Amino acid sequence: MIAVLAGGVGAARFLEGLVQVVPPEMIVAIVNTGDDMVFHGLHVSPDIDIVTYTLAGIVDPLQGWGIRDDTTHALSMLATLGAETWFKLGDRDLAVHIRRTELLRAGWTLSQVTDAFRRALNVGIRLLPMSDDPVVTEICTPVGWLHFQQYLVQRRARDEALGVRFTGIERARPAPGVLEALCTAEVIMIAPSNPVVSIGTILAVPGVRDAIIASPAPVVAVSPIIAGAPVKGPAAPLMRAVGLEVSARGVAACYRGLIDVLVIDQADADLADDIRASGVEVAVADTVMRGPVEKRRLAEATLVAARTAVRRRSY
Ligand code: FO1
Repeated sequence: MIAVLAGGVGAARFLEGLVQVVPPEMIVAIVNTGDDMVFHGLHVSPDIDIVTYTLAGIVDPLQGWGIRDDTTHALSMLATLGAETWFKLGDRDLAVHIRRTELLRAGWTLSQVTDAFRRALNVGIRLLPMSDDPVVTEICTPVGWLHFQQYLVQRRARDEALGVRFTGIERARPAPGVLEALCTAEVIMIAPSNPVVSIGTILAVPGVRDAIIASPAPVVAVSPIIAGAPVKGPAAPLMRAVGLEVSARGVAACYRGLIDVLVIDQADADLADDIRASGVEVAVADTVMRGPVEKRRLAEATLVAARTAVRRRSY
């Protein structure tokens, strides 16, 4: 079984490639929930939904989030009624949040809801929230601490990011199955997601980092930074905010002591020696996931990198 630590869009696209080369029932994705937020009284889990919709083949391909061809009648009415509508929730997407909230209020855990929804949408991969307990990713800015979605979506990441915190993390327990997956996985992968606010949040859940370090499985990460910039999202200011260089070298520094090998893009091949010298093995691949072929090739390259790491360890 392969355990994959996953954020939103980058992870979802990476998993699309992985299911082409590994049977889906052999994959468990552990998904960030620090971005979750309540909108209109409804529990929204953006990263879980992005991964679910993508693997179900219903995601909006341009945005990478939300549902393809969704309408926004409910949002228009909410705006008429004076609600804040900066977070664009489509009508079919809203149905998911209504049902999730209904089930959570009826006593289901987020894990149970996530599993029910991925089954209903024919997603073969097991999806585990990192925790069923509330954790909120917040960004320190000159105007104060902002919820990640306020920082990213409402204020379009225009505020200087000065720090990051995960409120509630000390009390968060790994969701059922998370530690078991990490302990029994043959390979642990870290998807090309934001290392600070997607993967960093998962790693901060008490017990998760230790479980990865204790695992005999090779641990391979894919750099979300290509030629000094993220493919999508606010990784650059957030990496700088925690003192990381915005480069594949910065990603390696972030995961040092945790991973055996980092897959970097061919555009960053000149950083390979430097990263190796810092104690992290490197595999160079085309990491730009343009379409299904590139996604599959990246998954294959990541698997090969993991297998090579196994060989290296056993010698
Ligand atoms: N991102 C945006 O930039 N603007 C939006 O209005 C927005 C709405 C949205 C609704 C549902 C959902 O699941 C995700 C949504 N996202 C939106 C994406 C989301 O804010 C982030 O990309 C993730 O939290 C980071 O992985």
